[in-house]
Amino acid sequence: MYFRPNYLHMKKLLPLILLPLFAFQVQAEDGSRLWLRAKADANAQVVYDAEKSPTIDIVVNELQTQWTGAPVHLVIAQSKDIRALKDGYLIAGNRTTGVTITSATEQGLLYGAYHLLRLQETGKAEGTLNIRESPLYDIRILNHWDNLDGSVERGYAGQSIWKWDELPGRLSPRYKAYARANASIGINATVLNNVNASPKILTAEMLNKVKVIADELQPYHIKVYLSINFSSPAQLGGLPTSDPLNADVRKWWKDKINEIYRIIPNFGGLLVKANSEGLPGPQDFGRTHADGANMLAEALKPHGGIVMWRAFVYSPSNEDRAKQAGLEFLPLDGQFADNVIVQVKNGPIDFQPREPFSPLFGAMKKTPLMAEFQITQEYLGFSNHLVFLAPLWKEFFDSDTYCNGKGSTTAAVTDGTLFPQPLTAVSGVANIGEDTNWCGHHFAQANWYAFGRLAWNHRLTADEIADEWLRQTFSQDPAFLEPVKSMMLTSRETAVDYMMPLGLHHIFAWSHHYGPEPWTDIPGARPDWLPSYYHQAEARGIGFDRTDKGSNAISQYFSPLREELSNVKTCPEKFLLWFHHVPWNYKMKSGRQFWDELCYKYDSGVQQVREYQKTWDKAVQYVDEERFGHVQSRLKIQAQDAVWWKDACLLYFQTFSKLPVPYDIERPVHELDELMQSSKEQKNK
Ligand code: GCW
Repeated sequence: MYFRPNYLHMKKLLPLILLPLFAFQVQAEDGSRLWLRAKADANAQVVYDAEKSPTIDIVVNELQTQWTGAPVHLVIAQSKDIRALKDGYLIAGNRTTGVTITSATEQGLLYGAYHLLRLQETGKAEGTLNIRESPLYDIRILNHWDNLDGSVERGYAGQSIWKWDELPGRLSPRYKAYARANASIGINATVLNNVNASPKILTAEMLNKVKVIADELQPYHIKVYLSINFSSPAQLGGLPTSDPLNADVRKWWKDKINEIYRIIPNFGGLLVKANSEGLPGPQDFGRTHADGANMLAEALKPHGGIVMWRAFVYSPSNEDRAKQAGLEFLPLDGQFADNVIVQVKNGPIDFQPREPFSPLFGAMKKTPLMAEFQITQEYLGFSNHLVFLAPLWKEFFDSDTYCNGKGSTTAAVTDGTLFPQPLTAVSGVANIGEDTNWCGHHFAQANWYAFGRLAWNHRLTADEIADEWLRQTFSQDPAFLEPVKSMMLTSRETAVDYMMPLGLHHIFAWSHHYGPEPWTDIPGARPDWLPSYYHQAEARGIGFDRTDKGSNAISQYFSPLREELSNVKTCPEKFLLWFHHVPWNYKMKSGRQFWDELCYKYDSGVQQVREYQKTWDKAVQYVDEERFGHVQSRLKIQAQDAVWWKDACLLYFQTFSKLPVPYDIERPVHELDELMQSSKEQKNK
């Protein structure tokens, strides 16, 4: 009953059953146009005198068909001031007399054109325009966890959009639509395949398919990257080893990388998951991450390619999982080649609804780091729950590492402000699939959008991004905008409340990560894959002690943050159980005992989702029937799931706390035994 993946299979059949009902509708509002819904029936004048190119054709066409104001002048200029904008642009002028977009590059004109159209579509193109934009990160990249068989790891929007079976002969129209959507928000790079990479991606046959996609994306200035399997020399090349210091292995990679660039001249580089979750890597041969990364970097260097080397590593040792990336990577600081960037998940564990920032940020001062966010909602209700992620990412960007004193935010340590770095980048694990609406949930499109906008400018507020997205995607009517925006802006905190408030983490169901299973115990399983490792609930209290009395993971943070987190009185309550083991009757800032606070948090999550249902129902007159109904039914699932989370967690933790659920909050509607039994049955299937 509670195993949603079954439901998800059902969901795939539903459109077939319902198809005859909708067949008569002329213009389906199916969400396939994303936020790009401007009418394309304008006839604007666009003036451009310099060299033509496929990109310029796109810019001119977008403006001609959608801009409803006076002529737009496109200017390429090479003054120092303009070149400093990198791929940014100036927009100056007035909608009634004429507008000029100036950039040093055609790529900048492309982004400028989309910005101008965005202003128009959000009602902000009136008056005198005087805009100066330049991206804060050089590489703004999506990571697809798409497998070569068409499945998507942690994907909740159908199969992969990359149709490897049809390539290189047949081109899906989605490739261009994908490139356009990304360019419209400034994304300029994409990794096509899963970090759990098959060596087969590097066969000549596959590279020729990749080339076709790369060519489709090129006019939109999106560079293609690939994930590789570290043991490709052995598995694909037939060598006896994949040791990065072995001469034959090094030659194999050089040749392979030369071959890639012969086929795909504008190739971006490689993403590597190595010695992580059972994948091969340099440590298999007694070498370090730096040895592995630098070998690839050397082969990529002559082509201008880069290596993104992931720091998502942990093994079943006695050491706290939250500390392990630090233990492995900090000693390597300064050892990486200058075309390597280390890709670090925003938090130390794994894309949880809330995590403190990973202590690698700020600590690796001589190595460029890039944050990896997860746009797909692996741990946030898949594409069933409405959870707007800009607030989560903003929380990360605004976190102060104190590595160079106050104000050393994770944004400042990654965007080149604090340390001069040859490369700056930020990545997001895509939530895109072949579903008609691309992302499964209409509101999940907002997360793709928000990632692009923040990658361009992490200073934008979550409010500004939600506002822009809603205006373009649904309606500009304030009666719609205000309540729906507030639903979006609170939705992440709401999800934290009904899933894992007060610093709880990783109490998900085994393997699929959809629902709650704080009780899971699988004989022989790795302890760090079991919820009890993280919550540590017992008769006296709950939470993971990461102070110096416990795992001392806190020591990886800088002072004074370290002291603030260490002291249970000053540790922010949102991280309480992340860093501390507290008694059930621990006194919270609200004056309540911890157990009661936990109950109120879960309950507040449930009540909020109920409010969202009301908010959405009231929006009925502003939204087309099809998208309205879709979101409405997803909210029903979310409301049921929120109750499921609350009941499962409170009833289970109550077996330790032995305290009553405060009498003024909603009573559980499930039996703990039933919930535990049903998850067991699913596992045995
Ligand atoms: O979050 C975990 C996921 C895995 C994923 C891994 C990673 C691609 O459950 O599915 O593998 O992280 O980021 O490498």
